[in-house]
Amino acid sequence: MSEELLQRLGESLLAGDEGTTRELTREALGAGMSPHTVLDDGMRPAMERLGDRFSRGEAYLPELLLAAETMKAGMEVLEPVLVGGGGRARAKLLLGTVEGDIHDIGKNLVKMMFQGAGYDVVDLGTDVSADTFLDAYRREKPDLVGLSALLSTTVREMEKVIGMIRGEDPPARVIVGGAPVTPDLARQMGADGYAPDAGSAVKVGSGLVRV
Ligand code: B1M
Repeated sequence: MSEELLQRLGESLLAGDEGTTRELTREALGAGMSPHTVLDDGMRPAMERLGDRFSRGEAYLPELLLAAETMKAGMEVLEPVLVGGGGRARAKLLLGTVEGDIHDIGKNLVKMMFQGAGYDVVDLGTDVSADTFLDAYRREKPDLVGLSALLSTTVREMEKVIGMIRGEDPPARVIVGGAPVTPDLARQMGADGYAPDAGSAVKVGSGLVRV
């Protein structure tokens, strides 16, 4: 039953049907599924299948865009459940997708999970230059910096941002993530932490922050 619901959710996402995606997301939550199950077993695998079809030349950019917009509609339904109620901020996270990269769905999930864990999140958006990260670091004085990249070509940009922030403040804490990032790459670029998904990003990040 729940498997079938999640499968229909994935199909509506790939069909670009925002209304049905919202409806099925509500239905899944109503049936007692956690927002993480909806994301990890419903939405994310559908996006991965689409990405694989794109790699094989069987899907095109407009389909990727449509699915991305539709996933955002579903995420709007999940957001209040993921983010939860307010309270005093535990710590501040400065977050963004690095320069040259406009993918933001994963980054937005990371943002929601940190907000849900009580963090104040300053989101710089996508295609953020190293200079912009550094200016924001000086202005915001965050406890933690989070960098996201989805393209192999933009992974190296993370190293540049880390270098500039460490030049400013050597003990700065940085975590990185995104599909092409691996624990080895993260270590090589000097990050303090790596997380394969938004949920573990909060765990890894909170282990680094002393507030
Ligand atoms: Co693009 N794209 N895309 N795309 N796209 C990928 C990433 C790709 C793998 C598809 C493929 O070819 N199989 C491929 C990259 C290949 C590579 O470099 N290895 C690719 C490409 C090539 C491109 C273009 C270059 C295509 C072109 O123009 N020819 C272009 C690049 C544009 C640019 O950025 N300059 C492009 C454009 C786009 C769209 C704009 C159409 C759209 C993005 C819309 C948007 O984000 N607003 C898009 C989409 C939708 C995808 C796929 C299909 C789905 C990505 C997604 O949202 N996944 C993707 C295929 C795939 O991922 N298999 C693909 C769902 C999301 C929840 O997962 O983002 O991985 P993800 O986030 C996860 C984790 O990675 C992690 O947690 C998240 C959730 O738990 N995570 C972090 C992410 N950031 C983190 C940070 C952390 C910790 C964890 O700490 C700070």
